[in-house]
Amino acid sequence: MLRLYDAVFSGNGYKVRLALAHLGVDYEYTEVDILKGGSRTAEFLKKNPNGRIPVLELEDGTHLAESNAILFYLASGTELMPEGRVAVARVLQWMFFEQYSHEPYIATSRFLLQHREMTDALRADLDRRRQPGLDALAVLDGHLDGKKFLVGEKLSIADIALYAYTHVADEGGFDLSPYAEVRRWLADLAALPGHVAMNDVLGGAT
Ligand SMILES: N[C@@H](CCC(=O)N[C@@H](CS)C(=O)NCC(=O)O)C(=O)O
Repeated sequence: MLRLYDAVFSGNGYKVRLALAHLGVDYEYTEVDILKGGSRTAEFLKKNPNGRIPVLELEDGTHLAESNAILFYLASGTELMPEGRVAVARVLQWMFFEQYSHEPYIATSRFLLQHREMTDALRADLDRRRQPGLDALAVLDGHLDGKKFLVGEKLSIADIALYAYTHVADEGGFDLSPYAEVRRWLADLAALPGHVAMNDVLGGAT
């Protein structure tokens, strides 16, 4: 069986849990205490030399790191990946957008606000992340105007990759009320069959 090394509050990990839930794939789960260096031990670094969760362990013992690479692996050949080179490239486009223009501002602000003590330096750091985060939300909002999903007519891993940290953007100090299309898209995704909440580890699987 697959095994996911993860931390329950991680949006990067939640992407993988959400994709597994939509695909109906059972998995075993190991919570890693990343706040106490659990992903930096010699043993964990053998699984991911970059010292971060999520890591997916395949049945043959192979370890895959990087949430969006794991999503790509899980979705290939399933209903979570559209068909056609352009559509697959569009999915990648949104997943690279997530990693370069969204996660470094919205996810990291959430982490800093939830897990670090407020200091002047932290306030300045959060301030620097604010405008790029707002820009990313505006890009998403503009793209979603008139669209149910990010790519094509069906849920794909592009939606899953961007849902994870957008739906908790408020925890990073980003108010979603100006982004009506984003809010509508989030509500639509949360209502889909197979959806699980962030803290629903194993998604009802045994
Ligand atoms: N680009 C990576 C980012 C992974 C990442 O930042 N993981 C964080 C938790 S969300 C982590 O493991 N932090 C612990 C550490 O850096 O020691 C991905 O998408 O998987």
